Amino acid sequence: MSIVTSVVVTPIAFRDPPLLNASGIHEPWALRSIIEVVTDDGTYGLSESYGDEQTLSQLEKVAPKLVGLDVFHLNTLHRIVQETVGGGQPAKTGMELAPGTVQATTVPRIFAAFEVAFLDLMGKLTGRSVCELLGGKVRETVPFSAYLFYKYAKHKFADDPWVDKWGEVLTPDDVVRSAKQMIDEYGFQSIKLKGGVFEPEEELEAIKALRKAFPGYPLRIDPNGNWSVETTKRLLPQMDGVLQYLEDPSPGKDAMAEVHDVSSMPLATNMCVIGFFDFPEAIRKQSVDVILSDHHYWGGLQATRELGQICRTWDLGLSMHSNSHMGISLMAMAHAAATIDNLSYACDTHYPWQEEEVIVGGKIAFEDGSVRVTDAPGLGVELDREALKELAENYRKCGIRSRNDVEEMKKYDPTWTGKSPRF
Ligand code: GKR
Ligand code: MG
Repeated sequence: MSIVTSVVVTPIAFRDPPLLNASGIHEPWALRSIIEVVTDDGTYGLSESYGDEQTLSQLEKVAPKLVGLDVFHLNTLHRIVQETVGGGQPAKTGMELAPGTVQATTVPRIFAAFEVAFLDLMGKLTGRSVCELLGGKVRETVPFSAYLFYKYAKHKFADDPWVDKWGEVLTPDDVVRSAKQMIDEYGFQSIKLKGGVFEPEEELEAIKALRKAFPGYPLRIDPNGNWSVETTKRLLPQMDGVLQYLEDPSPGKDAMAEVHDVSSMPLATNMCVIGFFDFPEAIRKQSVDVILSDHHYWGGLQATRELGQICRTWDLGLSMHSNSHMGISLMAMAHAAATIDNLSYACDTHYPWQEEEVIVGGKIAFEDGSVRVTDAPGLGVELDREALKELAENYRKCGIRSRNDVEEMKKYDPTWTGKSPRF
């Protein structure tokens, strides 16, 4: 038996560039939580989750109840999470964690945060990697895509003088330049553009410029539901045959189904199917073709594998969504992705946008756009305690307690409402 003796949740903040999206703009600091679960022999397991106030308070409520638990008893962990944070109506406050990840995901979100740390521990205690615990690798490396954003050159309203290395990205030429910069540095072999920011025709000009500059690279655009059905239908002929998939063009299962009716290219989502409970309606309405998994709110790494099975059953594609994150999340994503044979698209990651790291050895290296999944015990990453201290200090000082891209955008444009669909 390996018994949990303590659980520590540390909120951190790291610098985030002024990335534009349908809701507004990223704030100067992104928040995460680092979860350490320690057992009676002093071994620790690691995990990374959201760092907003609500998630932190839910993690803090569950944490003391895990002391005394056997780390191999994930079903008991689930029961404790369910009993502690699963009751009542989900609170809907402020901005969603990510567009589309509504609060209905409380239990899977909190369970996932601990499940990954428990799996890391199980791996360390048995000398096995997390992907072995999940059934073993079907691939040695996990491909990720170059995830491009429109952005300003710097945060206009931040006290911090930090300027990121990506410059301003507002035009099709800028988009191509930033794709080149990211591909040169990371070797990515497919490209995603975060859309829903400018007039859709302008964004499609950027897609056409990418197609020209990177022939043969799979391309995607994700307007986060910011195009009406009418707008999406008008644009379809320009995207057909150009995109690998079109991600969340219009909001909700009904709108996606209407688009689906007339689209010959696959539709992907991380907004209208965000949990197992969404499947019956999405399948009945034929809203989507590709599900973007995300272990942080789908209920962990094992649940991500179950999602793979459901996608196989319904003949749906499977890809992976991301939010601003550090290397612990990247490794957890890679371990899960390495074990799912029908996860056949390059995964999303915000990792290139972040300069700081919380793990020993600094930023994880990419090989030709892919992450090599380690055979080391557990996730194969260790906590850099000095870095953790600094990032925790950032959290204390930065003043941000929940992500709010709409409010941040109001600083640039006081008339901004974040209303969607805008186009
Ligand atoms: O970081 O601005 C962002 C993204 O828009 C993120 O919040 C989304 O959740 O990447 C995500 C997506 O694919 O929708
Ligand atoms: Mg998306």
